[in-house]
Amino acid sequence: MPGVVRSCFLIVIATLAALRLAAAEPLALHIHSERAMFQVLISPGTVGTGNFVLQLMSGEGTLLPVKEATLTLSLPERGIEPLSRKAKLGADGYWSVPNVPLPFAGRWHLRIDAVTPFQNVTLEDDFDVPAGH
Ligand SMILES: [Cu+2]
Repeated sequence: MPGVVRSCFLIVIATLAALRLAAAEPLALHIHSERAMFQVLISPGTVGTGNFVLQLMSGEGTLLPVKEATLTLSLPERGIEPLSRKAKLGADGYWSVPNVPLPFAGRWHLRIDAVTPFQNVTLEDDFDVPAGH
């Protein structure tokens, strides 16, 4: 659908502009399925601890009415088993999980489970935590 593509594009542009203003370099993930679109920001996105912000949107780019959101991380190459944390809803409508341990560089696997009044949405992706900075 052209409308979907356009709204997604605008959100990415807005996010990039916001990042530039903040002069920070968080990791940004964009996970888009048929029914949902999740934008994930991880700052600082290096080895240590990271603050996760989850923007949970419908496929059309509007905020989902999420009742509960869970972030699950694992690092298979290091044998780190999936560990889940509940996200907290902020006044801006985004969900956050502060101070998440990212003890090793490598390819982490991320899963987000969102519970809405109508459905449960799960999206997954991988992201790289770079070695050294
Ligand atoms: Cu999208």
